Amino acid sequence: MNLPRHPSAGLRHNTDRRDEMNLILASGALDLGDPLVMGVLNVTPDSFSDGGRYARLDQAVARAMELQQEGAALIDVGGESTRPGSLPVNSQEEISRVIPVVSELVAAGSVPVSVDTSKPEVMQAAIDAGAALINDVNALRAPGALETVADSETSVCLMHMRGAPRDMQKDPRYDDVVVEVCRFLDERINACVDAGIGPERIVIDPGFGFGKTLQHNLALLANLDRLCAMGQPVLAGLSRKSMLGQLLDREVDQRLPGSLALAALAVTRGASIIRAHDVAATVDAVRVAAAVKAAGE
Ligand code: 7PJ
Repeated sequence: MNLPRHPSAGLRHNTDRRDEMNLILASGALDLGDPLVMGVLNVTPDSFSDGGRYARLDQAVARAMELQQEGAALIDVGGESTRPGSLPVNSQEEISRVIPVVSELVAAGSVPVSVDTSKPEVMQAAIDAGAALINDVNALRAPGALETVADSETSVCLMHMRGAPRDMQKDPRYDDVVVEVCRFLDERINACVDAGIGPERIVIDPGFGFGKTLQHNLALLANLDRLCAMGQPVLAGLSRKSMLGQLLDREVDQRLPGSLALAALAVTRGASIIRAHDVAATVDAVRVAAAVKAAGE
């Protein structure tokens, strides 16, 4: 594929320099020489039992510490569900769910904290609270989002999504899903670099399940090496996703073995960060896959 390259982004493109691939986080460099697991921490109301904010805050922080104990190198805190069919929440509500947790984790000296949001106001609050990474399923397309991250030292994960969560699974179509996802991510990398977000602060993600059929998801995973060849670290979020429900006919709580298989396949194809709910098991799968991959290099 011949894509236009931004001059400075090009420095990182078409290289195979996994040994020296680092992500510069506000809190310091994250060594991506070996693939890492990002633990998912949902702070949406349906994720926690009833009770006041403090009870929820305590539970969330305790859960984050558990994820860290299990070997998570990053904790991804999310206050808005982006599952298919979900509706947006307003930014004040999202801030009140997410920011106290981020502040507590940063104060406790936890592993770097990532915030899963698409809203510039939440991004700014997360940056002010010490988040190391903004994980945006909308790839900084909201007005003001690029500028908010550019004015900080925080890194960003740019994810591909077709449509919006409310309707993204209604008949998604592509001519060539791999080419189209690569082209979109390339455009967003260039937009970031133009806005002043250097390539060393950018992770890319094909967005498994976000406006994709099972076949689209499988094609993206089978060709993940082509995303990796763009030169940015690649994050893969496959844990418990509905593609496993479709493939295996299993409910969400029965998808761990399938999730581990997908995580291992993503690592052998070059993924640097695996986003997962079941961190301890995923760390083992990632280590095994990384050893096999290294043996073939
Ligand atoms: C992803 C995400 C993903 C990134 C969610 C779920 C849905 N962020 N946030 N990549 N998925 N970067 O966990 O099933 O795949 S929420």
